[in-house]
Amino acid sequence: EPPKKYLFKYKEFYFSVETSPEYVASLEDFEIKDSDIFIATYPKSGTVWTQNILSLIIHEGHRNGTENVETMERIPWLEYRTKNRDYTVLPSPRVFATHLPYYLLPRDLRNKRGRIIYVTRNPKDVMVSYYHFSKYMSTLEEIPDFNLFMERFLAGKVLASSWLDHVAGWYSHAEDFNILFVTYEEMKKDLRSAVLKICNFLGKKLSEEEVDSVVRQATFENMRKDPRANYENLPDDIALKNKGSFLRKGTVGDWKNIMTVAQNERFDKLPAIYDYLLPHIFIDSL
Ligand code: PPS
Repeated sequence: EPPKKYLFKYKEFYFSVETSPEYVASLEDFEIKDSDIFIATYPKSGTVWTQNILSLIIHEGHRNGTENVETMERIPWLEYRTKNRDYTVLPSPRVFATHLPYYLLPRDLRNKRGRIIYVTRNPKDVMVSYYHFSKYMSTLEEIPDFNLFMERFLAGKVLASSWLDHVAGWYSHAEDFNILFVTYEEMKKDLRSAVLKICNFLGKKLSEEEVDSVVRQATFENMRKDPRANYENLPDDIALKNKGSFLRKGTVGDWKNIMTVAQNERFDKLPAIYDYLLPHIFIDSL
């Protein structure tokens, strides 16, 4: 039996076989409305958290619990079109999530239509989260040996390719987009401020109580209990629910629990990570 194929490469970027090169190529012409909002991330950087925050900010029915809509229905993945949905019928503002690199985004976004929220996270925590996630997801290759996994990650031979290329690409092309940068670490440190920063970027005014409600429902503990936020309705051929959950640990610095001193030194030899990122963002735990 040939080994299962998990990824394909399109324009130097690794995608899961759940989508196709043709569909990805077609996104160049995807029509953007000025009111559209995109959450762009490298995987495991806080996508679902931000999806949930945006949904709570925008939809009163989500905030007050009168609506029960799956996250994936509300905020679909741009490059993994589920069930051939027609995105033109989504209510405004439409919100999408994407792991695309800056250069594969719809042309309109590069012409500053729509808004983008780009979320980053300490790459060591991203790597560790990804490592655990690959056991949980049937659609990802599981590499049980952490050392081997780290080499793959550092070589960019994983879904969404190299972390550094992704983040550096987005930061160095920030001028081309209408974009807000948020870090996982700042959301962890002060969720309320992060929520207000996002509201401000979107021009959305919420009352004190509404902000309180968003913050309360977006904590790790409360999201973990919410089947929609925790993606509990994923089918078995996508997620192995006996092997974990989408919201795993939700902490800063979990890399310290798994990386050895030698692995940490090896990781730190990627000087570009520090040279590039430090002037732009401050990540406490780096
Ligand atoms: S994915 O698959 O790319 O969409 O994954 P993504 O959502 O980007 O990242 C998953 C990690 O984010 C954590 N998470 C949270 N942390 C803190 N608070 C909240 N509310 C929250 N929601 C999700 C999730 O637990 C994953 O990190 P780890 O370290 O694996 O726990």
